[in-house]
Amino acid sequence: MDGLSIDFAAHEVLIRATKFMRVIRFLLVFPVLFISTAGAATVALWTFESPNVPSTITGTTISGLAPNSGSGTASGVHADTTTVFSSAIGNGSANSLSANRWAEGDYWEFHVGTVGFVDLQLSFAQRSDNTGPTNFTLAYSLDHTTFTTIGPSFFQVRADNSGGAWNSSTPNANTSQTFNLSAINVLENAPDVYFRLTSIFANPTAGTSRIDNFSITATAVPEPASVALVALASLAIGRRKRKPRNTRNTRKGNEKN
Ligand SMILES: [Ca+2]
Repeated sequence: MDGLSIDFAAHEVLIRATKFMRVIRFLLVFPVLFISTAGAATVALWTFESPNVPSTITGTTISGLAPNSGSGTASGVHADTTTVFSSAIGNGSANSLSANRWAEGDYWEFHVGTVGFVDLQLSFAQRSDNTGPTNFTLAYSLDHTTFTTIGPSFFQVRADNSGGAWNSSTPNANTSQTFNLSAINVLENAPDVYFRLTSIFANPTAGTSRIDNFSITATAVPEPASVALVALASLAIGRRKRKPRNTRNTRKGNEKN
């Protein structure tokens, strides 16, 4: 082996080492990007605490209530124009969303987008005063027109005199509701999802009902951009694996010469 061949071999070792380090860098960087965008996440959470404490409004509608984390809007709609929407003591917190004057069909509504999320989990707390509504339905809609009831035909909201009382320091577990929505695939990766809690209390009442800690969590899936980057990284690694064979062929060509 002459001096030229030794120099060439040393040069190729250097090239291969450099390529190896590039592959390692891809493996280290891109899986981190991939993993960092997957996992449990909050789609939206309304605690109704500062700076999103509901204002006092008299009328049929309160709307545009921002969540304390995530994004979306909450609203309330009643038939009675003298309804008062306001904040009141929450479930172990200072504030919740409250309304009086409930008729059958009055509701709380929560609007979110779930693009990038799968396997939704829903939880919230509700309580009523002793004359407030105690039976609600939970339903979802993707178009704000057709609503589909989830789970049981209705669930019970406890009144103060049946273990439902709230104070500002200790959450009352009796008043919490949880719904595993992971099997409802149409709720996943949807630009608009509406959840509605509707009173089916038949007799109109001046009583109040409150809601707090409305939480939508889900599994975050990688955004298309991240998936594309991972695919790109795989391609790059594949190319780097094939390249040394070409280099070897070139060397053989050189050796023949
Ligand atoms: Ca609260």
